Amino acid sequence: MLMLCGFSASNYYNKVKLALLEKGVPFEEELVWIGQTDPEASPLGKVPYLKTDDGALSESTVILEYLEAKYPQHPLLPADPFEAAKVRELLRYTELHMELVARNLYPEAFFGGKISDAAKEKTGLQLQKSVAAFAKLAQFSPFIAGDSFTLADVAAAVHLPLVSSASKLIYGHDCMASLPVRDYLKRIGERPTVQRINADRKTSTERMLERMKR
Ligand SMILES: N[C@@H](CCC(=O)N[C@@H](CS)C(=O)NCC(=O)O)C(=O)O
Repeated sequence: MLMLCGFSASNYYNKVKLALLEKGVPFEEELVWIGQTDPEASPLGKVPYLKTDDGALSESTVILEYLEAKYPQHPLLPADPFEAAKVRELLRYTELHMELVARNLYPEAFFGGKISDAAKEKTGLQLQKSVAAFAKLAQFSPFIAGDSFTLADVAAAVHLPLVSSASKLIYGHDCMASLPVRDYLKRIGERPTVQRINADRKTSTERMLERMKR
C-alpha cells in the first residue's frame, strides 16, 4: 500500500493527495510534521514523500509523474505527447513561477512574520510577470489546460488559492484578479476530491497553528 507522508496543511502534500484521490489509487496517510521527516526518504527534510514497495520518493511533481506511469487508470496527462507536454508546462508555471515566487510572501501573509519592503517589491514585480505569462497559457475552459481535468488542475487547485490570498494580504489586491481564477476555483471546489482536500486542510491547519504556538 502506498503511504503518503506529511500533513494536509501543506499544499505540496495536497497536490499528491489530490492526484491519488482523482486516480482512485488506494493509499494511506502518515502524519509527519516538519522536523519529523525521515532523512532517507526526504533528504531535504521536506514533505510530502511517498513510501512505495520499491522505496521512497520525494518531490511532489516527481511523485505525480511516478503515479501516472505506475497507475495508468484515470489518466491526468493526455495520451498525445505534445498535449501532455502542454499540461506539464502549465504545471511547471504554476509551481515554479507562481507558487514559489508568492512563497516569499508567506512568512508575513500567513505566519505572523515580517518581510522587508524590498522583498515585497521584488516579489510583486516577479509575480506580475508570472501572472501575465500564466495568463497566456491557462485556458480555464473549463479546466486549466482545456476540456479535461489534468495534472495542471491538480497543481492549480492547491497552489492558486495561496498565491491569490498571499498577494491580497500583502499588497491589498489579488495579483490574479484579471483572470477567472475565482470562478475556476469555485467550479473545481465542487469535486468531491477537492472538497476532501479542503476539509482535511482546514483541520490540519488548525493543528499546525496550535503546534506553532507551543
Ligand atoms: N519542491 C518540493 C517542495 C515541498 C515543500 O517545500 N514542502 C514544505 C511544506 S508545504 C516543506 O516541507 N517545508 C519545510 C522545509 O522546506 O524545510 C515539492 O514539490 O515537494
